[in-house]
Amino acid sequence: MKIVVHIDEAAQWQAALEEALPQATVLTSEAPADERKDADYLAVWKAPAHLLQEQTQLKGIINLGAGVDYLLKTPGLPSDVPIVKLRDAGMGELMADYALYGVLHFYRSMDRYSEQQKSATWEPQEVVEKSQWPVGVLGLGAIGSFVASALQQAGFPVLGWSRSPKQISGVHCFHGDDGLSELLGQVQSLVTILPDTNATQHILNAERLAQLPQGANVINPGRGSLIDEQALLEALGSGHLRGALLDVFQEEPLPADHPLWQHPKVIVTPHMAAPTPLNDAIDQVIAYLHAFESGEKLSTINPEAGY
Ligand code: OXD
Repeated sequence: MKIVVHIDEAAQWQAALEEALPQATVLTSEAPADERKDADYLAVWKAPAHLLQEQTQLKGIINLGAGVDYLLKTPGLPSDVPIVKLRDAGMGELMADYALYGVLHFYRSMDRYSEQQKSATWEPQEVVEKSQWPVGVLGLGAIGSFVASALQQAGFPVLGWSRSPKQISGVHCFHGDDGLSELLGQVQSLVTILPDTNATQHILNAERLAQLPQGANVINPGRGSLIDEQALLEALGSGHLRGALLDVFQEEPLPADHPLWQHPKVIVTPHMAAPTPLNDAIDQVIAYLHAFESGEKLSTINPEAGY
């Protein structure tokens, strides 16, 4: 079996796969083209198009991340090769930390204290009960449901939304367009963890942002395409929204002259909320390879749906 790996720090992944699968040939995408071209499997994160185009006998592609949007847009992606993606694999916990940090940032008025510090203003802000601070989570896949449960365990009432109905213990779940409006009208903090698909492009447009209560905040560790950035800037500028913590953007890296960089109510982080953790992911990759080889039925990506 030949596996070609493409991800930052691919040498570590290569070593871990070689150790777990001593009979396999594991190469990184840095290997010479004639050695990599007849791979059985690609294990990739943001692979260059040529790595996909040069393959002649692929049996499967393992996406080394949760979102498959980049892979599905890569020119030359073969249409007849099954794709699987990492499911949680430690990313849920990282995302939950990011989301909780964002919720606490606004809940405990850290945005206001950082403003007050500029004028040496000593003024404690009111702390409301957590029960008065409902948090919305858009996207209830493996990672979104982990995040929703973690926020609920941290003491916040959590309202979750997905396109089709879901049930998560302790989380009030909504679905469909009406469910989305109902959720938006009630939450103080909104966390977006939906995948980038045709159906989720600008799901938070001007109209939906206006449905959030006055003074709400947005935390986006999901995908930049979920939010209409112009509409977000307007909602922040008008004072309707109190602030935003953003990890993902329509264009990445966020261009140096983009107004979000300088916005006083926005914190920008460089798509770092949940880097794929090697140790948790490797077992899942190995399980996928065994399943492919033994012809087991796998839950594969539906390119039409985008996840
Ligand atoms: C992912 C990501 O999709 O880190 O895994 O963006």
